[in-house]
Amino acid sequence: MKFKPLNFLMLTLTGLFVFSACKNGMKQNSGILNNQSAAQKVYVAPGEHDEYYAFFSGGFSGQVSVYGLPSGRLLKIIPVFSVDAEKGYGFNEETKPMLNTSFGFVPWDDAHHPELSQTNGIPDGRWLFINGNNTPRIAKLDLSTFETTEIIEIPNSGGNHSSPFTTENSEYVVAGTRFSVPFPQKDVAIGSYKDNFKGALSFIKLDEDGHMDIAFQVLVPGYDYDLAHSGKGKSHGWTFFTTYNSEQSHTLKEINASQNDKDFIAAVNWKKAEEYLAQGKAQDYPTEYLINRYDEHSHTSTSITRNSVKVLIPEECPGLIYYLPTPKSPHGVDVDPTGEYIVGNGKLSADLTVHSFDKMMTAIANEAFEETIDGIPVLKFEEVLAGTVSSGGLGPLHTEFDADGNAYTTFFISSEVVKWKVGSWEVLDRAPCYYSVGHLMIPGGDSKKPWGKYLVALNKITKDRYLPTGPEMNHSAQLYDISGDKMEMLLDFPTVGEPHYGQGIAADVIKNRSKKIYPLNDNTHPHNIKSEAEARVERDGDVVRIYMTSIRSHFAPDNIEGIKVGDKVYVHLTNLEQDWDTPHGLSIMGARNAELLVMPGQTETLYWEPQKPGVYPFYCTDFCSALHQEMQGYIRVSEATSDIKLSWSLGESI
Ligand code: RUQ
Ligand code: CUA
Repeated sequence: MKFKPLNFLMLTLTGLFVFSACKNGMKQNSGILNNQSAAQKVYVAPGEHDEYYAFFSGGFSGQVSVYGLPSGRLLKIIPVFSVDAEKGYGFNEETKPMLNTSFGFVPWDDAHHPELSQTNGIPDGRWLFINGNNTPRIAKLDLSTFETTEIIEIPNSGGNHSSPFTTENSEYVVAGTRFSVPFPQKDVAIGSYKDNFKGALSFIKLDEDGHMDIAFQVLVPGYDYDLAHSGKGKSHGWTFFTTYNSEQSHTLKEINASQNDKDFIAAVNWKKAEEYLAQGKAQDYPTEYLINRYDEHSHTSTSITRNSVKVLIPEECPGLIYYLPTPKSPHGVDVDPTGEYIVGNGKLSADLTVHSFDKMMTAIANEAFEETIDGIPVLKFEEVLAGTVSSGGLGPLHTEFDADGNAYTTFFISSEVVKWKVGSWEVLDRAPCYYSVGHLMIPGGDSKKPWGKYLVALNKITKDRYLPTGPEMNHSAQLYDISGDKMEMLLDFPTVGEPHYGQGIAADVIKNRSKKIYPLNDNTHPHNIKSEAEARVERDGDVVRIYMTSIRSHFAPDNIEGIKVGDKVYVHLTNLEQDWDTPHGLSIMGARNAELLVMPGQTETLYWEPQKPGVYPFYCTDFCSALHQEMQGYIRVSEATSDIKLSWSLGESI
């Protein structure tokens, strides 16, 4: 094999990382100047509430976890892309369609970037979006119920990493191919990458009801599109995507995708795209993708299949997209609160490249192009460069902003956060992270109006920070106070899965609109019942439907006979409770399924195929009252050939 100097760089990078991990192998508390004052700053007294909500992705857990800041209390895990037996998500009949894709039921994904919806560039607390990488998807969570209410699949993409990153008024969320793939998908030689593989930048529109659908895709060269952020203020109307692998290699990418001195930030003018769409410039490409929607009143999700997508081709749409050359495989791209500065975090460099939006517009007007690639003009680097931050760190990944004109960038290899001044590019402070920070999160830190105050480093490696738990440790977050000139480390806390990215928002924006119950009167589930009087069991061939209710502390009915081996049993459980925080659970012995966990006023369905004759207990799984342990019943299962009649009861003998 030919020796390439770059191999050296790779080895040095890996080596440095290992070194910094060992160097920090001893317990360190540097950064915490005074334990007592740090403790006071994170102390939220029992019964008191945190000041901020923090939403962290669960990475390979596929879920979102919700924390309070500054306490670091885990408030909830919201299932999104992965089945969750705790809540019955993906197990009950109502939520199974949420995980449908054009490949069928896919009960897992890799969730990276939570992003709050925005109004006028400020997080508004309505929704949280998050991308699924592996089988490309975007989910929308409703923050009045903390439930996943919509998941859309992204066609013509592989690895939906540069996503969802909303625009200023949540007009769109976006998606970009991390792994370019044949466009459209087909069976070709991998070696034909340069001819057949393409990228797609997708713009997913939210309609008035907040429903997502793909408005258009931009067909782009087969690079890896890594991250994105949408413009704001003056740059509203544009979205920026980083690229790497402009070499278009398809093997040993750690070396082959790191050859070019510069890759690009792609700037897409989506307002221009809307004009081209209106002019009918888009081409319809046949494809297949699903949209899964959960309805809060029927408590049921349904899947819609779409069979074509609108594609804009840069050659046919001048002014739609430009490339900004950016050194050394840029990873994060972050836009400052004014919308003027676009920060490229070149992960193989020490310096940060900051582009100017105004200069970009001038360069476009003057046609200051280096070259044109597949119809995409490449702007001259010097013409768009605003400045360079000589950080002294290594491996910059992501940048967020505070309310006072400062920026904070994470450095993976040197394992630190560096604070610098937007505009003068001078480094103001640096703080170590234990260990190896990826993203960081400042409440509102990627919006027009950051709340500031705290910074959370989302670290990839935990090592000795907590009591050991075998070979695997939970990942870790570190909280810093950034209200003063110097960052001060306050707290470590473990996270669920890999906390790739996070979003923070003032608690008041969300807590006052949080729902307490689902009104029973609004329940439109096709198999709901609204009183115990309607409780019953119905047979249609081998399909048996049990219409059941729950209320503290019994099910109606609680004795059922006449079920047979081989029946297809649907237990439709309606929770009649109308008080806050009074779910009931349901589980049946031997059911190859999870429990149900039914919220007040909701109906959920457990599907069960009884295997063997016998009498099987069922019970409530969620401790709901002093008589929770009494909340139980029996179902008698007879041989398939038996002629025992269906019967049911509560409080009497059948
Ligand atoms: S990434 S650690 Cu999946 Cu957001 Cu940069
Ligand atoms: Cu109902 Cu426990």
